[in-house]
Amino acid sequence: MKDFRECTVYEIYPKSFLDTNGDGLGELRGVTRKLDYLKELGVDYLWLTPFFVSPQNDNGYDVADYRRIDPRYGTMEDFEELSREAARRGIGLMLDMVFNHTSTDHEWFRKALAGDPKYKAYYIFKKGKPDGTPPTNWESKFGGSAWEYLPQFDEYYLHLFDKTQADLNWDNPEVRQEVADVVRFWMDKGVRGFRFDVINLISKGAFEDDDRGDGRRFYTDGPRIHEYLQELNQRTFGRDPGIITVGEMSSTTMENCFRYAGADGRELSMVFSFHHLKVDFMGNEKWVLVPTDFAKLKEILFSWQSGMAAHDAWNAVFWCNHDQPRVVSRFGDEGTYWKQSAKMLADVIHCLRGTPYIYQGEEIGMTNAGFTDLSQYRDVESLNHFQILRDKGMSEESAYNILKVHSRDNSRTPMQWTDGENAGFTAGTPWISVNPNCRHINAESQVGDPDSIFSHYRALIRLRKEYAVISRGDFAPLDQADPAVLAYRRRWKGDTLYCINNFYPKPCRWTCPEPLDGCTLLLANYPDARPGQTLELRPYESLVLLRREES
Ligand code: TEU
Repeated sequence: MKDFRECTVYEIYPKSFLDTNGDGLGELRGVTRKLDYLKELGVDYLWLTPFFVSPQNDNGYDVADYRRIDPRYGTMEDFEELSREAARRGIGLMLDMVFNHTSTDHEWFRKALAGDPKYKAYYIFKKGKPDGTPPTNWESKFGGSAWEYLPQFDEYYLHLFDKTQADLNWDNPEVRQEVADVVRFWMDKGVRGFRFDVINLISKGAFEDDDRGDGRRFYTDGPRIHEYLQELNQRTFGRDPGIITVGEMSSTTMENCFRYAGADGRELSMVFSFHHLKVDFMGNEKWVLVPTDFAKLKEILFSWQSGMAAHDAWNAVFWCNHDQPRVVSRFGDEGTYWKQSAKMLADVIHCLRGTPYIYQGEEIGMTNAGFTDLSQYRDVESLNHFQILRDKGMSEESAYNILKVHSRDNSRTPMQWTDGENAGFTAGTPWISVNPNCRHINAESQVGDPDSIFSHYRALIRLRKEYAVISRGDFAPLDQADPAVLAYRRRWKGDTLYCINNFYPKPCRWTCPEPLDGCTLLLANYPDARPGQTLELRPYESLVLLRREES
């Protein structure tokens, strides 16, 4: 059985990974075809974003049937083949379960719409206010009201996301049983892990107007959330200690995460939190352009590291996923220091305490989409918010510039396999444009090159398995006030590891507050790096140092 502290998870967005049948959409067979590449990288689990039957209004996060595979992604035989072939290479599959909501195309919702009381009770229907407005002023995460009116009932249903993603009523025990049955179904198919989409939003509290925000404080980490997670755990994955689970925790608090991801294993193995990725937002507002607040980034990363460690709880650590812009474009450099900055950012994450997640293409330094026309965008969130910004009177150019930075489509362009036609992703017309920089950023040119970003990620994945100080060590920030350097120390038994990173393109001098005598270089992003008490750090320079005590 694998120890998840030593493991690395690789996220695949199947639609954009590899298309083997020329329809322009990637599918499960494409993943199977690339298993040797993933084995070479060394990852332990593949998190596959949803490939279940779905109208694809939110690229599969709008599930219409939890037990069937959308024909666009393949068949159950394709899934079984992928599972078998992955297992043969020591790789486990982790499925993405979306249980906060279903598609309005789901049979349950259709029956609810037909007036069946059993299924109406699966969702959250409410009367509007006497003045004819929705039940509360809550906003959908994708823009507009979180309530959709149905004239046939003179009622509204709740949708925290798109209006075709209706929120399930977890207070209904029948819903919780259905969900557990779905999890068991996939466990029986040999799945080794689960990622639970926005799982901390499932327990709704009071349905009241929010005079301070968009409503999230009424349903985030809601009143019965721990009870529901413990119940699901006991009914399903908790019975198989080999299964790893990660909960996507939207706007959560650390205190709740101590429980979600506690070492007692009563709820989940680990959590994704996102506070460190809101450092280029204005509060919770993403659709603005503000510079990255580096001090805040460190403060958040470090406090989550220390806080979770102090409570024996486990983080998932990451920069990238299918909802985030590409990290090299966001916090690094797409130009001169592309390679150095991509490697530095990798070191920052992969030496932390937690299980690292790599998002497809991150390991070769893929950049933001670089779209040049609005028509290239596909994401419902981006398109809705573009319209909202325009409706507020923002010029098309300004709204477009915000999309360029923050759109989720930045991470959804096809995986760049080769420098050839469509980056080797498809022989057809890709569903979303390929980034033309595939000419120089592609997997083919990096695998086997010892100096590539790919090889650097490969080394990091190995180091985590080799050194318990990385997988188990404690955590302490170093010189947190420095305006350019992000540095920390890990310790385990006689080993001490230092991870020192210049986060900026400007060279800087940095003196380690702790003696570095006896340290040797474990990894660096410049070939001629040399450890020393005072370091002259070059642009985006990163050093990982290790001291071992003779035993
Ligand atoms: O994401 C939840 C989520 O909160 C983000 O999409 C968020 O709304 C966005 O980044 C804010 O700008 C999960 C999935 O990862 C995402 O792809 C789905 O769209 C969403 O849930 C709904 O299922």
